[in-house]
Amino acid sequence: MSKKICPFYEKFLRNNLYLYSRNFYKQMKRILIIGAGGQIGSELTPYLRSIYGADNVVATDLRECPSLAQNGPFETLDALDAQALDAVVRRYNIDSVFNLVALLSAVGERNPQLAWQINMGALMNCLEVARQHKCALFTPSSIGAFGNSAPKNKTPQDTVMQPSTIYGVCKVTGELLSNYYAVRYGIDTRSVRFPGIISNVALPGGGTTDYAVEIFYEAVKSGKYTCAVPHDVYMDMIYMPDALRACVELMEADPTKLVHRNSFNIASMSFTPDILAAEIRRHIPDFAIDFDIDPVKEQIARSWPDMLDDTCAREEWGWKPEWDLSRMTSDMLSVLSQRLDNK
Ligand code: AKB
Repeated sequence: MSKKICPFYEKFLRNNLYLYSRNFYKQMKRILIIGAGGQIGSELTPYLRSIYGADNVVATDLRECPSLAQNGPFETLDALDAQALDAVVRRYNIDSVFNLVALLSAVGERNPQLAWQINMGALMNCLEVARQHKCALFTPSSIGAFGNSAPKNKTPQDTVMQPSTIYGVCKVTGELLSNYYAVRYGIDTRSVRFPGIISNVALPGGGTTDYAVEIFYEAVKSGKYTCAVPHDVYMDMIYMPDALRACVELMEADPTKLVHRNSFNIASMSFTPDILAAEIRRHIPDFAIDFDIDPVKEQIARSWPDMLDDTCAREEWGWKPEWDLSRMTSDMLSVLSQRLDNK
């Protein structure tokens, strides 16, 4: 027979155990998100605020973001302005920075010089502010860090990295620079190589994997979609809830267990546009897809891995995806149908 505990005592125990495990586990306390208005930041900001407390997560972006400013501290900030970045870090006593600033792969090819200036300028400023204020730093890398010379299937964690896009060149350089700052200055830099991220809050902009988000909006709105990426190209994808969890789990991981830092392969699903369309047809039988191939996106997509090997992330910090193609597709369609119906 189980013993009955007084409800007040039970609540006291629950709260104190929670606080104990929270203090024991949580490394990040005052967090700064740079580029918070984009696809990842629009969801990472509320996610981190729900874990660490709204006041402890400062969102920043080049533009005003009313939805982020409503629920916690927000500052407009140009990540290329080192002094302004330093001032925000000081003002809020920041100890952890998430640098989400990037021109993505397809848009980067339109202006490679600008892509380098923005992607590397923001990273360099973040590394320097992290060095000066002893902050931990997370900067996403990407499947785009690989090129044609890497093995396509089960692409290993450590292999040849010769990307053919300026975006990929920035990602490889960023990984190397972040490792350099870790070794040379003891800065706690960590990152993952994100697959294409599928989400339903903010649209991605200018990536090669964007089709895997747009297709859901069009499936719900019009039942058809014209895809710019060839029907048979496999690319790694991840659903946003897994992507958010990966950020926190890696940043909270025990540093003594990390053999790698920048950057971990993570994987959860890999498919072609044809496979994704077939999955959508299980919910919307008349859904139609046709193709109007963008040669730049085709070249990029074909140069990227089909599927990464994420063994190191699994072994070093316990990475494990929770969403597969079928669950993600049902969830995307149900969230978007409700939202778009209500408009
Ligand atoms: C892109 O397509 O450029 C990004 C990425 C995979 O890094 N979504």
